[in-house]
Amino acid sequence: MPFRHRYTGLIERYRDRLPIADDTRIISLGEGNTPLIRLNNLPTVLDCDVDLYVKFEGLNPTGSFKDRGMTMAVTDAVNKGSRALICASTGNTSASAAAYAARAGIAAFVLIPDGKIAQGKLAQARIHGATVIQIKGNFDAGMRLVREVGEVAPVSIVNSINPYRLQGQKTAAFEIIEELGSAPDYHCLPVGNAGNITAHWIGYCECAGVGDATLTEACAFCGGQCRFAQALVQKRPRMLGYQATGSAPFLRGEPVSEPDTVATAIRIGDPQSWAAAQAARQESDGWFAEVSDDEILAAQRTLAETEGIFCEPASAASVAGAMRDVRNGRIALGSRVVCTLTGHGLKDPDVAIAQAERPVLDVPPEKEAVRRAILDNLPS
Ligand code: AN7
Repeated sequence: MPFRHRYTGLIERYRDRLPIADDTRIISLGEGNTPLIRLNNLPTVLDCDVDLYVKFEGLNPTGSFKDRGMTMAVTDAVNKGSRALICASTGNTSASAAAYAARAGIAAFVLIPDGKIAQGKLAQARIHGATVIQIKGNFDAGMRLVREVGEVAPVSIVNSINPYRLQGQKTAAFEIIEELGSAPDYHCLPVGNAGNITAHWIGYCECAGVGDATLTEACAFCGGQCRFAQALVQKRPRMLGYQATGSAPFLRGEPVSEPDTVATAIRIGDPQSWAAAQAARQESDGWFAEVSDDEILAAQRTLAETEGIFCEPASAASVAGAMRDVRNGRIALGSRVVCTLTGHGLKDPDVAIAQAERPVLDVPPEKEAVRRAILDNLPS
């Protein structure tokens, strides 16, 4: 019996809404189709009435949302005959590019800022066989180099300046609408290069731009003709972009030359999708805001401790921002809010271990000692 419901990645799933020709050889690792998890405990911690969800993009094949764009960018590159990819990266793009290049049987060159990427991401780039080029400079310097080298070397650039990347990433918005039946009231994202917030807005706008299939799904009773169904489909969320305080060009109103934050994934001072992200904010009546490193780490820990969800620090910026803006009333009570968790916590074990609050107990290998350790640590 054929596996009729085997999921084979987002290009197959959304082929009719992506710029992919029928005869294209698809490079996929089964990306997309990530869980939208309703938070049961965090709203209680916040003591706020809010319908809060996380879209756990850390459950993509290489552990981040980058895979959604990478399946598209690498599929396009391979079909144009490219034999090598290049990207600058704070870590996740390089991990994803390395994996999809391996899958396609082509080479990957990744430029990373010396000493400023999380260990898990570096491990990924290396095990997949990418050539890792480390520079004494930050992501923005690497990005400038990649743009220049792309002109003079036989490589396809797979950073989000490649439009296929955003096309793949927009599918996260499709999945959310399918699960919730309509767009949420607010969508919160961490912002670095601002590609992902741009891609989500593209996705939401495409769904709102009608499309009969969506209309039919929206209302089981009328087939999408009633006013209720129309309103559901036309709804778009307010887009909220959160940046780390030390790395917040959208809050400063200009590029930041020495960005710094514990959330190394979003240690970016000169976002490549500046104008498009501003448009998304404006059109959606959303906002950009900054969160401190302490708020980011606290949100990462709270999510891990109260919900069992382990995301990397950059991802926690969206939850940190949402928590604060729910508390201060900027996000209206009773709203439905989706936060994107862009990457898995396992990417960056060093930060997680450094901030763990409970000590590791050293005990002798004896029953009584272990019993004591249990009794001393039972919740009261
Ligand atoms: C976990 O890997 O830019 O605003 O080079 O890894 O679309 O840039 C990573 C970005 C958020 C920001 N969360 O997304 C790279 C890179 C995580 C990330 C972002 C990144 P954009």
